[in-house]
Amino acid sequence: VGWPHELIDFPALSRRLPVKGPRFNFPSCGEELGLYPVVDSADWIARLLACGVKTIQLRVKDLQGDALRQEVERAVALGREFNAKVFINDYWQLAIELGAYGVHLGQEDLDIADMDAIAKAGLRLGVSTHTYYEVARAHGLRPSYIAIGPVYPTNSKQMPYSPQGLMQLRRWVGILGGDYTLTAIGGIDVKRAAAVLQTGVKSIAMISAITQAENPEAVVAELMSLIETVA
Ligand code: 3NM
Repeated sequence: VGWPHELIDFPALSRRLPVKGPRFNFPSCGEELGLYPVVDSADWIARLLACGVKTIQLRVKDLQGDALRQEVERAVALGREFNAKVFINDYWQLAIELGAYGVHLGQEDLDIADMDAIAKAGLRLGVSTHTYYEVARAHGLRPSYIAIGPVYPTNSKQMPYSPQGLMQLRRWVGILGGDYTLTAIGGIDVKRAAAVLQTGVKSIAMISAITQAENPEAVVAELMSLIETVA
């Protein structure tokens, strides 16, 4: 149940986005995020950082208690060791406590997470968005980056939103690209990556194209060189 994007006058709406200056002072992510794998274990983080990946997200769904803490702790330590940006999905309290580089939150988490605490701890914040409303809501927080998805259909996440497609992604890049670091997610693979990057988005995030690949190292190398040539 997305918005009927094709009916929306985006330039007019962008002027009405609630721009009131930073409410929270989330730090910037510095240079572009580039290739942004999303993985479910610290083992994957170790494997991909060893290939030169500089941005990565730990998105664990099946751990709790000490096991969860250890996973986050190891992810944070790997980020330091490899001088990489490691974002922790969902578990913002652990991310603060363990000194992560950043936190990534979905829209549901925005209701419950303590934005002040995240900002005061100096963590970067990334927010998932799928519709105009969600982008406007993210913009109200002035996060460090905004993720736009799904670009294509995805099997990696239950998704009530229809794919936004490349034209819509290009529009978002035009509206938000000057103010935010953006990343595109959802159904992106090696074959589609060039077309996604040609919308002007400088970062592509993905799960299955890397984690289900026969040779993840080769896929990462190909995507990183593509980003360097196209983005
Ligand atoms: N978030 P794959 S799409 C985790 O649109 C996630 O917010 C999305 O996996 C969003 O690269 C998605 O395998 C899954 O399609 C991405």
